[in-house]
Formats: sequence, structure tokens, C-alpha cells
Amino acid sequence: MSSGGVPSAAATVRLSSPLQIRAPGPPSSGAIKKADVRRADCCDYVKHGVCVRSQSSSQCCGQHGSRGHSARRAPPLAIHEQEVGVADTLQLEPLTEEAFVANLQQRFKRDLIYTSAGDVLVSVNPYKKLALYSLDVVEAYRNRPILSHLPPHIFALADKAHWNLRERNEEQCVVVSGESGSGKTEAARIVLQYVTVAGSGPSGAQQDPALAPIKLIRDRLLQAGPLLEAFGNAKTHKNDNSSRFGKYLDVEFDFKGDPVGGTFTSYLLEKSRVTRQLAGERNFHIFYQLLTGADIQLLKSLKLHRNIDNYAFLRPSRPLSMETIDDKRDFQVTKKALETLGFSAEDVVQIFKVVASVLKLGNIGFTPTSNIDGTEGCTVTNDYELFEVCGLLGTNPMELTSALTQRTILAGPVLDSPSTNPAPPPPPPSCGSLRGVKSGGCSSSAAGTPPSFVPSSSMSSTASRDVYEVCEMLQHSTLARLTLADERGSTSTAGELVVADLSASEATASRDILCRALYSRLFAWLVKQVNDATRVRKYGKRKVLGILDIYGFEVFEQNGFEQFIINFCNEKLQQAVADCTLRQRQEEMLREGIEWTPVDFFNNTPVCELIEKNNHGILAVLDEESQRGGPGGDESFLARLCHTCGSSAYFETRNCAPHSAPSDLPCNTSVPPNCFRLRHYAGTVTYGVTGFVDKNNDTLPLDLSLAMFRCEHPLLKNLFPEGNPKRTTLKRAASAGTQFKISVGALMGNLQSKTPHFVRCIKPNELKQPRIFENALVQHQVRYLCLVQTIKVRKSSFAHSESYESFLHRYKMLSPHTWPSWRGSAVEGASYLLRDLPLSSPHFAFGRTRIFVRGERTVAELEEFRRQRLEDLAALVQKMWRGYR
Ligand code: AD9
Ligand code: MG
Repeated sequence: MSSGGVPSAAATVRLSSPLQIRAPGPPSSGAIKKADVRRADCCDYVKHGVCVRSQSSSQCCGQHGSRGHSARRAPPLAIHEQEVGVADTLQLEPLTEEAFVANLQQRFKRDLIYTSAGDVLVSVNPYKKLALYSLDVVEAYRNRPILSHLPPHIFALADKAHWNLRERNEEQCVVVSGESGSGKTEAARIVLQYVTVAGSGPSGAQQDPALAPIKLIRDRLLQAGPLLEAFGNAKTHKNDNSSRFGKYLDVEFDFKGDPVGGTFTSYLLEKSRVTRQLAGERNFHIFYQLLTGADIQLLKSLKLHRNIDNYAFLRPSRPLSMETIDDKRDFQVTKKALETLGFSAEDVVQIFKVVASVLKLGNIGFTPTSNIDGTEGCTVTNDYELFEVCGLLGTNPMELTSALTQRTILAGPVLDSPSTNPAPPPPPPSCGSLRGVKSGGCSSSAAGTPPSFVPSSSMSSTASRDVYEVCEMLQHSTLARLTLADERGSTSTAGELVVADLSASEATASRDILCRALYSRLFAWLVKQVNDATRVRKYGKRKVLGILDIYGFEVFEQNGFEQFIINFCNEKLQQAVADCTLRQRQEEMLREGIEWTPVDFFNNTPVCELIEKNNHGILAVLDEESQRGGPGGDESFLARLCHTCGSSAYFETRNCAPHSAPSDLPCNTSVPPNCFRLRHYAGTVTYGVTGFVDKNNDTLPLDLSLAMFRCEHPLLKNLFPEGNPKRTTLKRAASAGTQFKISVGALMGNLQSKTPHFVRCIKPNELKQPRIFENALVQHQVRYLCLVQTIKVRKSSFAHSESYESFLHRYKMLSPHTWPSWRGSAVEGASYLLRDLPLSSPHFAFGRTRIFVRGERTVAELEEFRRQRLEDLAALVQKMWRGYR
């Protein structure tokens, strides 16, 4: 430990406080006596709010100094921790993976689900309700003395984040991670509950009318969870309430620490679930809630029947009844949430009309027909269902039928210079081929104008694909087509828009695209409305505490684009956590010149790069293939992947194993055809490529958006803005994968700008049952979450580091050498300051620019000294003020 200069000698000055401040004098004279420290530290006599001498929570023995602690409430019994295992695994000996898991198991058996691993809180899912989260417990952690030893708890972590926000004025974030079903959503909910009551407290806000706006915001923030879960969560094999979207919430607080607003960001909803679920899984909760919970009038107005069997999109999950989910009750919760969030009764009906339309659209079938030219067309099988959907959405059956069964496409565009232009690519799979062509557009053609698309001379003649895309965007839009032709002042005709019939299977695909778009856009709209309801209305200085709850890492028997996206997100999060708890910490010590033994850990950066690297990553290859269009996209994507990523140790396909050049390809039979395999941090996952290109493209045929935009349903104009012919844009939207990559990148940047607090959730068994602790499963998670390494790093490093300047700024009042002002260097000042304080274990290290504090307890002691000193100064000022008056 390096040290600063030696202060000059001086006499001792005694203040009224137990904490003694010396006038300048030799630091070794130790003017703060041990007895005084005891008194200053009187909370040491309090264990869990009970005076250990008088053995009472309401009466202090009176021997701990003027402040005493009788006002502190005793935490309820539920949080009293008997000595079971090791609560803070920094103390675990020997520190091995086996010992760590055995310790978790020992504690889990006694319902002690929280364990500290250095700065990280480990939470094991109990799969049963525990009396751990009552308001009494909230109060116990909220009012806990700084130096108390309450057991590890998620409230303690939330309290620390909230305290930092208030006291240190730093933005905070709580990052919850773990695999699917490990308890992330529950943990995030508990953190939110805690931090929203931690300011004025639960009772305060209820009684004081001045706090009514805070109570309203608090209620809205808390109710947003159940609402978004109703629409965005579903039963999967891993979890009965699995989040099928990522959620990040920034809660904003005023200077007192009361919540004043919040903003939700959602990440890529797994919309494919609307139309297809794996056997044994369910669709989104809201469908079941509506059918089982709505009263008969509402069902009637929505043209729905209670029987789940009636709906094709719900039939695969038909036999599923779950103890863990009560759809009927949850419907009331969802309705209550909508009400609290300010949705009007009319809004609610409109929302349910969209939900009902999706269900009923799913029932619409198509019967193949033969066109005169021998090609296949189709007609709607169940007109009545279609009729009812039109009633719900406010459109006419003719229009919806043609949007579903026909596709307007450009037939044989002729470009400026045919010799330099390749033939246009064939229509994408979602488009009908040119059969049953009805030249002249659909029935809605404006005033008999022949629908022709006119490419501008400014369009690159080499870009037949561009022309095709433009055409694709404008299909079916006579108005937009004319507007474009008009704007460009061109008169030459280059191709003709024609209407092609879709085959029955193409129409079914088109119907599914529409259902997914309706549902996912409704979800996005709901998030926006929630944000409007929780937006900050009070101006003034605010600080943000973020809470991240994403979908957990998952591996199913069959994994597709959705799992790839979810696992990529988890990979990035793992990278951020490891960066913070392992890499940055070690690098900081090296940089600051502090003695240090490096700890190895699995660095997943190569996997992240393999996925997201510009031009060469999996997402870039997917984008290339998606832009190319044409049939066989998924197979071609796989072939390109093999070529671009085949040399990575983390990638395998049937035709290329890790480290093998694509040319000398031994057939790797362990990977199924049409699949690629990635070695993620949490395990190896095999992804089937079918649907990757379409899902990445995520385009909605303009026939459908136009039809939706024209509906009278008040929400649909908002949900399908691109259907407005006046706003039709030629800009191609970024692909789903790229958008996700950008938003996850922004999220990681956001997290890195805040002080993080990590909760690592662990799933004890695959059966979703209480009291079962599968050793191997837990050990696997402990390993890939690098928990033992995290403790090792933390053990040989420091609890806290801070620049000398900011350290001195915060604590300079604690030493007569540095108070009221210090003119020397910050490092010298810090050195004097520490010598003057009677810290119980004064373990510090002096780095090049920062000071390192070894233990949490020392940090807490510093804070307690500061608190006392501020109290004394305030009392002194009051006394002087009274004397002056
Ligand atoms: V996923 O990635 O969204 O699929 P999560 O979010 O990790 O997953 P979730 O929080 O939904 O898991 O927890 C799964 C289930 O475990 C919950 O529905 C509860 O029934 C159960 N659970 C989780 N945490 C707790 C807890 N602290 N106390 C009691 C819990 N039950
Ligand atoms: Mg979840």
C-alpha cells in the first residue's frame, strides 16, 4: 500500500458525536478511541433489529450511545437466517465448484435461496411461494443499519442500487440473468417492487395526499408487468410463464428516491408462436385468458366461443391445464392492469377485437381451385368466419379476401437498358407466381387506370433487384404507384403490375403472416401506451435505475431463428457480465499497478463475434441472403455460412467441422442436414435453418398492410402505417436480425454506462418442482456463469475502487487534515484521511489513480462515519443558529 505525506502534529478536539475528529496531529495518535467507535458503531449491537443485550426489538438496552436503535423494527422471522451453509461464499473453504454447489444445495433445502458470491447475488428458483417478500421484510431491508448483517436477499441488492442512486448520485442497473425458468422475471419484479417503495415507503405514499402522483406511477409501473406478461409470455417446455420478449425498464427517480416515471423497451417478441407452437407448449396467455375469463357479453361481442378447441391456433395446446396458471383469474389481473394504466373501456374493447380477429383468422381455411390457364388459385372455405373477422376489423369481405388470396406483383419489368440488366429475380416465396394473372390490378384499381409501374431513370440499371423491391413495396397500391410515377415525371412504361392468385398453401402462409403482424404490432403498441402512461411528468433532477429481464438461454429439440436470437442476446449479456465482474476488474488492477494473480475464465467474445461481426458474422451472411431473395434462400444461407464461418471452432455444419477448410469437407454426420451448430457459453445448440431468411426479412406484403390500413378499426391505422399510400416509402427496413443486433448493442452500451448489480438465477431442476435439486444441472449453470471465478477474482481484489478525487470529496469531512479544505494532492489527502479513521480492518491499496477498499464492511464503516459526521455538523449548525437568534 503506498502512502502519502505525514500530517503535522496537533491537539485533539472532541465533538458531541461519538466520532472524534482531531485537529491536525500525528495520525498515529489515533484520536478516535475504540470505545467511541463502539458507540458510533452501536448498530453492531443490533442483530436483525433486535438489541442483543436486552433481547428486545422495541427496547434498546440504552448502552449504545445517544442514538440507540430502539426505533428500528425487527425484521420478521422469515429473514432470520440460521447458520446453514455459507451465506457469503467469499468465506467458503475450499472454494471449488463442488463445494459451491453443495453449499447452494444445503441452503436450498432450508429455503435459503439467496447466496452472495462476491458482488453477485445467486438466486436459486424455489418453485414455491416463500414468505420472503412481505412489506415487513421490505421495511427491514429498507431501514437496515449500514453495518448490520442481514442475510443475502434480493432486497439487499435492490437497496444498495437505490442507495447508490440517492447518495452517490450515480445511475444504476440491475441485470438479471440465467437460463429459461431460472426465475429472472420474478427477480426483476421483486426488484421493481422494492425500489418503487424504497423512497417514501409503502405506508407513506398511501396516506400522504402529496404523494398520490408517486403512488400512481408506482402502481402503473407495477401493473405494466402483468399486462406485458399476458401478451408477451407463454408456456414453454422450460417455463409455464416464459418471457417471449426481452424487457428493459428504466425507472426514473427524483432526488428523494421516489419513482417519478419509467420507460419500457421491449426486444423482439417471438411472434411465430401466434400461429405455431411446439407440442406441449401454449400460445400467448392472453388468448386463453380472454376465452376463459371474459364474460359472456364480451365474448359475444367479439364473436368468440369459450371452447379452446374451436380455435386452430390454440388446438395444439388443448389438453394443457396447468396448476401454475389460472387463466380466469389472470384475465381479471390483466383487465385491472389495463385500467390502472389508463386504457379506456373503448381501448380495451378494441384491443380484444384485434386479439379475437387473430384467433378467428386462424380458423379461415382455403380451398384450392383451378384457373382456366391450369394454375392453382383458392377460395375461402369458411365465409362466415371471414365475415365475422371483417365485422371486428371494420372491413369488407371482398377486400380482405383479395388481400389474403391474391398478390399484386410486377410482371416482367423492362429496364432502360435490357442488355445490362439481368432478368428480374423470381418473386419471393410469399408471393404468388404468375399464374391466374389478372392484368389491370385488383378490384380496387383507381378509375380504370392501367396499373403500370414506372421505374425512374435515376434507378440504377444494374439493380434489377431494386426495381423488384420497389415494385414489391408498391404492389397493390394503385395510388402510391401513380404518385410515384407522377413524382418522377416519367412516362415510359417498364413493366406491368398484375394480380396473381395464391395457391391454398400460399394463402394460408399469407394469413399467418397477417396474424403474426397484427399480434406483434398490437404488442408494440401496448408497450408504447404503457410508456405514455408512465412517462415522467415532473421536471427536475432525475436519476435512472434500469432493470433488465430478458428471455433466458434455451435449447429445445428443434431450435430455429427465435432461439438463435434469444441465445445471441444471452451471449451478449454473458459477455457484458463477465466483462464487468472478471475482465475489467482484473485489467483495472493491472493498469493501476496493484499486485495481482490473474484468474482464467471462459471468454465468449469469439462466439459473439462469430454471430455479429460486420460482413462476416452469421447475421451479416443472413442479411446478404435475405437481400438476394429468390427460392432456396435457407439452403443457400447454410452453404454461405459454411464458407464464411466454417473455420470457427464454435461453428459446425454437416459439411464443415470446426477448423476444417470448406474444401476438405468430411461429412459431419452428427449435425442433421439443414442445420448448423453453435457452441454457446451455456451449451451447444443445433439450429435448423428453415425459415431463417423469411423471418429475418420479416416483410409484410403491401396487399395486407393496405387492407389493414383501410379498416375502420381505430387501432389499425396506427399499427399499419406503411399501408397508407401517401406514406409509402421506398426505404427498405433493416432486417429483423440486424435491428435486434443494433438494439442489443445499444442496450449493452446503456448498461455499461451505469453501475451494475448482478443477479444470477439458477434453475434447480427441469421438472419445475419444489424441493428438487439436481446437482449436475446446477453445477453446469455454476460453471457457465463463471461463479467460482467471480468469487476468486473478488476474493483477491477489492470491494470498491474510486478515484482519489471523488474519495476525498466524499469523506474529507472525516479528518481534520482534509476538512474543511485540503490543498495537497488527492492521494495524500486520502492517505491522511484513512490514517485518522478507526477502521476495524483498514485494508486499502493505493493505485496509480484510484484507491481500492478491500471489504464491503470497510466501505460500510466509512459511510457510517460520514453519516454520523453529517448529523453532528447539522446539530452544530442548528446550535449556532439558535445562539445567533
Ligand atoms: V424465461 O427466461 O422468461 O423462460 P425466467 O424469467 O427466468 O424464465 P420466471 O421468473 O418466469 O423464469 O420463473 C419461472 C417460475 O418459477 C415462476 O413462474 C415461478 O413459479 C417460479 N419462481 C421463480 N422465482 C421464484 C421465487 N423467487 N419464488 C417463488 C419462483 N417462485
Ligand atoms: Mg422471464
